[in-house]
Amino acid sequence: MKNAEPKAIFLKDYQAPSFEIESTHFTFDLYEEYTLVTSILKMKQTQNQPAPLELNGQDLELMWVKVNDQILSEDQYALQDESLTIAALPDDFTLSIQTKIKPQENTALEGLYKSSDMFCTQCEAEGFRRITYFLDRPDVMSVYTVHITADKSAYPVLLSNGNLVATQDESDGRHSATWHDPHKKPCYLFALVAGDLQHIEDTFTTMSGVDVTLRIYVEPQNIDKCDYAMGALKRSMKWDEEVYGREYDLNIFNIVAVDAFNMGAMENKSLNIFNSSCVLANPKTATDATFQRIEAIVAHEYFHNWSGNRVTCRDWFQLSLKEGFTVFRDSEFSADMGSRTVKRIEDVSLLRTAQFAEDAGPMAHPILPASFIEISNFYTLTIYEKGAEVVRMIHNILGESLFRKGSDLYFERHDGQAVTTEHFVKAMEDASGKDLSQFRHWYHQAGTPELWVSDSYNESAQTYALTIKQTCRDTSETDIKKPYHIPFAIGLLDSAGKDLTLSCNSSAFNDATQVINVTQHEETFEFEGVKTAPVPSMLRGFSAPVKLNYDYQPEQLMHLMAHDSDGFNQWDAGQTLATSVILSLSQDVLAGTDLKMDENLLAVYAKWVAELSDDLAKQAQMLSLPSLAYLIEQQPQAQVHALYTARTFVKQAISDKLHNEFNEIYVACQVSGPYEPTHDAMAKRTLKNLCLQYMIQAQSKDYSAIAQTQFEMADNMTDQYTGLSALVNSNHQEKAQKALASFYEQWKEDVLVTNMWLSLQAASDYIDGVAGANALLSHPAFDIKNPNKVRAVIGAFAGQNLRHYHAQDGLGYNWLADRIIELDALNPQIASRLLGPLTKWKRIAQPNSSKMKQALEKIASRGNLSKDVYEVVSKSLAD
Ligand code: B3K
Ligand code: ZN
Repeated sequence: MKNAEPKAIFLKDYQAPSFEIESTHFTFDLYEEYTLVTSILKMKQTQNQPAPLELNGQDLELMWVKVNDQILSEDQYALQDESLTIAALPDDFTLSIQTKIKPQENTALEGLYKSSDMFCTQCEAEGFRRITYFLDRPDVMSVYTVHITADKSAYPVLLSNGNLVATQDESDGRHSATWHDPHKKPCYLFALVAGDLQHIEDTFTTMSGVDVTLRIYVEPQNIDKCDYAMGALKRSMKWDEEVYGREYDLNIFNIVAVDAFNMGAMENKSLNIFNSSCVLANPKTATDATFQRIEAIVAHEYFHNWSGNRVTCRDWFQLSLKEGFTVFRDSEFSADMGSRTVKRIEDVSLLRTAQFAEDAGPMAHPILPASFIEISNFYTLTIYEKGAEVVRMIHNILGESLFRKGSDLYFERHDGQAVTTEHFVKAMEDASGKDLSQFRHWYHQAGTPELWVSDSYNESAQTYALTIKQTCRDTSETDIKKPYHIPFAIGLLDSAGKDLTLSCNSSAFNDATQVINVTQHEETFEFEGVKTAPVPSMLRGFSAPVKLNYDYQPEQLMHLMAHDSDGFNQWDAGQTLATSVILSLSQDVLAGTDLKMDENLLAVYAKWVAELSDDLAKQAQMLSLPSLAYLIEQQPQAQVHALYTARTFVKQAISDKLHNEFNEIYVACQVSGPYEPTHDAMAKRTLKNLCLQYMIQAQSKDYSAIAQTQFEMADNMTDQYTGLSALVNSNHQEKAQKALASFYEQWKEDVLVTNMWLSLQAASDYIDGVAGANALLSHPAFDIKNPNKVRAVIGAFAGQNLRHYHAQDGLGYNWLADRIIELDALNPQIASRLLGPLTKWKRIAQPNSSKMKQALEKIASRGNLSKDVYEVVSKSLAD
């Protein structure tokens, strides 16, 4: 790499701030060519020894700086690329600064920028320094007053955090608004929006009787897509009161939808800003999956008001403090709103496919990282999803009521503070009286622990012994891996499939499930009074984020699938069976031998498709094969194409054998009446549309007319899109192309639906490789400056179209490298995210592995890489 090497920063170097900011007053004068930002900060020194004040700043034009109304001359401060330093300051003083910025030219979408015609902000993690010189760190908290002026006709709506305290018409057709947020906050929670927006409004009365006005602001064409998010917000507010005793703390809560956004949404105090794809929905334009995602993200951002805003992070190493806890909270909320089992299946699938891959790759890091070069690279599945699993394990160890005592203590003790993960664990410990010292290793060690389980049954003594050994691969942050404290939930099934009542020294989930505390490298647990050899159901509910190795026989797995009282493990047994069948067939593919379908797996599928069960959402999961991405994770050096061929063969065989049965379920699950995003209706549609996917693969019967009719007659996007998707992913390509053209014609004015149309093609098995992907890039619906569109085409091709991305000629990798280089100049965060599929090069078999590495080297050889891309590329190549 030609640029100077960016430096890492370390958690061990943390120092408390030398200055406090007691209050801030900002004026934003928004113009078409530039924006003037004027700050007035009441500050004081916190240390006995006076220290120089070093403010962060990036891409700013400094107009002037004043201390106590005295303009400083250039020799009274030092201006560097990313800082402004002022020495010799009194103990108390008022600092005023004016900067000039150009939101119109901001393609990184951090700080203040323009999305379509509106101004908006994104300040987490370190975006505020692109607005003005400031102490841009989360442990500096202050009360904000924000005054905004702008042209009234172009920007009639002016929003910021807290309460609106004044509005006024100014000269030259301009107007102004002043907002005051009484809660102290770090600058990453600051937000500003200015635009020509409409809103819907509702109210929520909190448990202590305070009325809160709720508003969702959107561009006028989207005003009919806000109702679902509003309902989700009210459900979230109620749930947080009921489950955590947490009440909202202002009289107003606003959400704004913007099209250009780097991630899903942002929890700015009382002014959440959302990627429009995570908030806008109506039955005609959004699928069931989108409705569910919206509910989860609205809840997540709302829950941050306590886990993140009222109690925030001391520094960015602590990110999982707010993100892991909040993901755990939103996941439990979703489980309560729909099917708990299915929510767990979805969460664990993501964890095992994507987070385990991260933990096995060059970017592996503990949930409390020890260092980083660019914090944006650490908004990872590890911080979020593994972080949530770690909180879930505390919940599993403490049990429901002690966990609630712990969270109450945490919120009460640290309200208004910026704290660390250690404060969270300590509160849990203090409230419960349980010792979590060994548990803390989860915060400091990277890598996925593996459990190696063996068992033995002693008939005469009627005892059953389980020996559990734990290992974890070496990772760079620690020399010696200390054993983890792993809550291991287990049940034992008798030959009739009934749960045995267990007696083993541990706390119980219920009579049938014990939570064993695994703490040693190797240990044995003995169960007494076991009358016949049991089938173990291990890690029930996926009680810890580990890999389980146990030599299950197919009959045992089928027994668990048929009888396990733990829905998650019932599903998992099916996945284990299907995975072993496909992995073994992939060896046959490589050996060139004929493929033969496994009769056990067929029998299992025949059983699950024979009739409608009482949980249709779970039934759909039971009938779903493990994804190709999951299968790739199961091999140390994955043979992607052999796995793809084996999986396709299995799907085909199931379809050929059972298409009539799938068709019967398809018919039985038709939903009558108008579309509703209720759990029951969604479950029916999910199962029905899964059946359609199998039916359309059948070789002995042509079901394409059914897919086409569904596509043409649908009155909702779920059915329209799944009809289209069935055709696009089948060999009925003539019909598929016609349907794609008519879909585009119908929806070309709707940005979000058009993005779905792009990603469906980018991820399709039938796309013409890189040439097909290039055709999508040249389509008028594509725009490289819009992250949603980048994700829809480049992200979908490299992340989901594993068949074409991993083409053996390496063209997919090279194409991705070129896209990343192009994007790095515009939006480093998005460029860096797209590197994910290349970082896995050591886990893919040759010749692909070397070609992936070459693509990384191509990026590395460019000068002027952003810190974001530099960090991921250099760590990937050094691994
Ligand atoms: N806290 C934000 C994420 C910000 C990402 C900045 N690169 C959204 C969330 O997790 O709720
Ligand atoms: Zn979050």
